Amino acid sequence: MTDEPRNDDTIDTVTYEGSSGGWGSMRGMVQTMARQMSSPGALGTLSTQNKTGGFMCTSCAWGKPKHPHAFEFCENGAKATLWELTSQRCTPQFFSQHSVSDLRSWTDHDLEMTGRLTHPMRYDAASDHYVECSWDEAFTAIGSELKSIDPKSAVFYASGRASLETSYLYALFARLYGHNNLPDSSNMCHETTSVTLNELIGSPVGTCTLEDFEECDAIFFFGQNPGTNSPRFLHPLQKAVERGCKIVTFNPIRETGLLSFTNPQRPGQMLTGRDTDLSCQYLQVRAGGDIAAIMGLCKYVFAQDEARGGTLIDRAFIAKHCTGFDAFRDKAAATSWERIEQESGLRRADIEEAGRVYVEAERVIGIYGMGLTQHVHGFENIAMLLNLLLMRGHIGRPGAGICPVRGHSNVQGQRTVGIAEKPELVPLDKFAEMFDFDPPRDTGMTTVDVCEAVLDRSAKAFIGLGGNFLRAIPDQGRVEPAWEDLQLTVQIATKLNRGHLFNGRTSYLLPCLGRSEEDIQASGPQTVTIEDSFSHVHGSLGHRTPASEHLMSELATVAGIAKQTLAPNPAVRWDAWTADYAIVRDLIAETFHEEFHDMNARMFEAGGFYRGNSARERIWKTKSGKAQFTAPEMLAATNVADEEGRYRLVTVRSNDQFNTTIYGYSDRLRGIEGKRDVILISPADIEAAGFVAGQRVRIVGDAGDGHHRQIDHFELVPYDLPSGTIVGYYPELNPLIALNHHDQTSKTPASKAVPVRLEAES
Ligand SMILES: Nc1nc2c(c(=O)[nH]1)N[C@H]1C(S)=C(S)[C@@H](COP(=O)(O)OP(=O)(O)OC[C@H]3O[C@@H](n4cnc5c(=O)[nH]c(N)nc54)[C@H](O)[C@@H]3O)O[C@H]1N2
Ligand SMILES: Nc1nc2c(c(=O)[nH]1)N[C@H]1C(S)=C(S)[C@@H](COP(=O)(O)OP(=O)(O)OC[C@H]3O[C@@H](n4cnc5c(=O)[nH]c(N)nc54)[C@H](O)[C@@H]3O)O[C@H]1N2
Ligand SMILES: [Mo]
Repeated sequence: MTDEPRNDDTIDTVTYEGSSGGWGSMRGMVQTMARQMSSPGALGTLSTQNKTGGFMCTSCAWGKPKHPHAFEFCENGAKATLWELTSQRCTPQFFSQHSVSDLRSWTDHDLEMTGRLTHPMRYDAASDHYVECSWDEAFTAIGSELKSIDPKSAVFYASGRASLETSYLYALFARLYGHNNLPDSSNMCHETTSVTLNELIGSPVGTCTLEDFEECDAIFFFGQNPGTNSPRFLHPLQKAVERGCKIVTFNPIRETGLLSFTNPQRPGQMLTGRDTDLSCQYLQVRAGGDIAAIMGLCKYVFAQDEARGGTLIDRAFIAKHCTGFDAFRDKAAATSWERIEQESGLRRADIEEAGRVYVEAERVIGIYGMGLTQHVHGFENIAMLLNLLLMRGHIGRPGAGICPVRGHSNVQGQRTVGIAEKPELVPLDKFAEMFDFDPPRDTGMTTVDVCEAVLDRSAKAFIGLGGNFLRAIPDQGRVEPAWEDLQLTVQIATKLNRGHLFNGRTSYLLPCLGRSEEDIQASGPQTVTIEDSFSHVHGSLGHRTPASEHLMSELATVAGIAKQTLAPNPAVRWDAWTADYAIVRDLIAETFHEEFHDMNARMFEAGGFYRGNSARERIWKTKSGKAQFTAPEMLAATNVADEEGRYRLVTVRSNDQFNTTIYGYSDRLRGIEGKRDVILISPADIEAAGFVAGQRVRIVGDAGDGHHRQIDHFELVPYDLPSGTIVGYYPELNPLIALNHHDQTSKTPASKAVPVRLEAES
């Protein structure tokens, strides 16, 4: 396998010829504007995006610099905003024309293209239509359903966009009502990070800030695709490379965004078409091969350390700050290069070359995304990256650190202010004191637990604060039918999606304001706040006229439901909190004083205010009080054994989607146009299986758990990939992922390295 030719001119594979950024990204934005028939003034709104006094982009969670560009947004951030500012409307009239069952045959793209939801709607089972209702009716009905069930059978999901203020109240509501069932999109995303980093360095979030990118000498990049998923990241990467920093990338796909970049903010580069090469080395690791690859890097560092008389490894740091080093060193010594090559799919010489970059760098940053977190042994993936960084003390000093790139714009912040199914992460005693009640102490449900509870009918109610839960989860084919046995489903959303088409016996679809829209309450226009990937907190002020006069803010909606559900409590003041969000910020500041003190005064600081990170200060809030080396028991991040005809399917995002929101069908940076029903596969694998390029195949799940999973009629596209690793798009392929295929420690679904087989269609 390691001898397969890679990236060889003789292989006829689909590729993208250009760099990331450049004119292509401009065209991408303009196309979205045209498609969405964006309402007047949309461009003016974009110019305030991610700037102090403006609103914070709803796309990714990348940091917002102190000194923003004239246009501090990227192709995909612009698309997200324009998507929200569409002039199209999904009205009661639309729902009267289409039954809910009919809408199930629509694509994700077509459902959202119907535009912004305009009115609160109730699902009427008799006619199978959504019908208009009043807010009062909705709140009263939802409250009375919630009062009729055991609170522990209710789930309050959040998708990572709602503000800190709304999230704080949502989590408080859950606990006042009586449960900790507060999964959020993080449970399908970076929960692996939260659990692993918390256990090993005592902080659930990354240790870097944006400034570290100005000082690092080397960046090791694992399984994250900035060109598509955090394009503003390309600017600091470009600057880093220009001052001599080296980027080494591990990724099965040669992602254009990590190869080169033409900066749309630099007229010179745009006119000459000259781009900046980003990665100095690109290692096409097989899916699930990172534990082995990093073990190889570590072995190289041990060997070099020995050759240099023990001066390379930072033994003083390790002695003072770490535990577990000896067991890890023994594990590295006992692991053969042969197994490392076999499990990683990489050559020893290539890993050693990457090791040289590590050894020569004074300051190293380790970056990762879904390529590490969404694996059965995601914990060990991240733990290995930590091992690598700890060896030379690359945590807790400028220009170095571990940097998980978060997804949703406030997903990290939602966890910070209390949306967590793990009660030990939340200051429950403080809540008890502030709001005079006895909070539930038992562990709540993760996303996977929720799916299991829906399947075994123990879940009774689901509230979705944004998102598209049913489309984002694994094993949709099994969960969708069971969903309709729920007693109550409530979706708070901006746009129609497939998750809204499966309804509990009582069901409401409640339209909310978007972040770019003006939110006027009794005390006047309201600001909200969000926390980015670097633990910086930003105020966000929407200026747009709302898409419909019937919209309610997310905070007011949560408060409206809570008021109808809970018994009165003088310490709980839903009306006052809705009238003035500044009061909610005072509550956040009181609950999390160290991090959020003076929140109202600080929220408009340029670049956001930093809420701090103990691990960055080398204070380790772990059980041992130290940073923890680990010795992994396995070298593959997946438990799927290699077998003839079995592939590791990786599900990824295209450049034309935000999660389950499909903007269009152009995956420009991968050279795939006009279609999403594709499987990317290496030409050698196509030939070995007796298929031909362009052939349509059936994809069959190979989980071996007794459930049959299949998706038909996907086109094989020859692509430069390691043998045995195949790639397709999320969410179309989610029905192939078994519910029990998840990270063993955090229960994050393992959406990468899904075991499948391919069958010819007759
Ligand atoms: N425009 C846009 N921006 C987004 C999103 C979006 O959908 N669209 N989604 C947001 C969200 S919620 C999130 S979580 C982030 C997601 O951002 P990413 O973390 O970039 O997520 P994916 O698109 O899943 O891409 C994962 C990358 O990992 C690689 N990979 C897969 N398996 C492996 C492996 O085993 N090892 C290694 N080393 N690499 C692997 C894939 O080839 C791919 O490049 O982006 C956020 N930003
Ligand atoms: N196979 C596979 N599955 C995956 C992944 C993968 O890589 N592969 N990635 C996982 C990851 S990382 C994530 S984060 C999840 C994403 O899961 P979710 O966060 O649940 O899904 P989204 O697609 O982001 O949700 C889109 C919907 O959010 C609503 N929305 C948009 N803006 C707003 C707003 O401002 N307020 C409110 N209330 N609603 C709004 C709209 O109705 C829109 O249809 O999917 C996970 N699932
Ligand atoms: Mo995510």
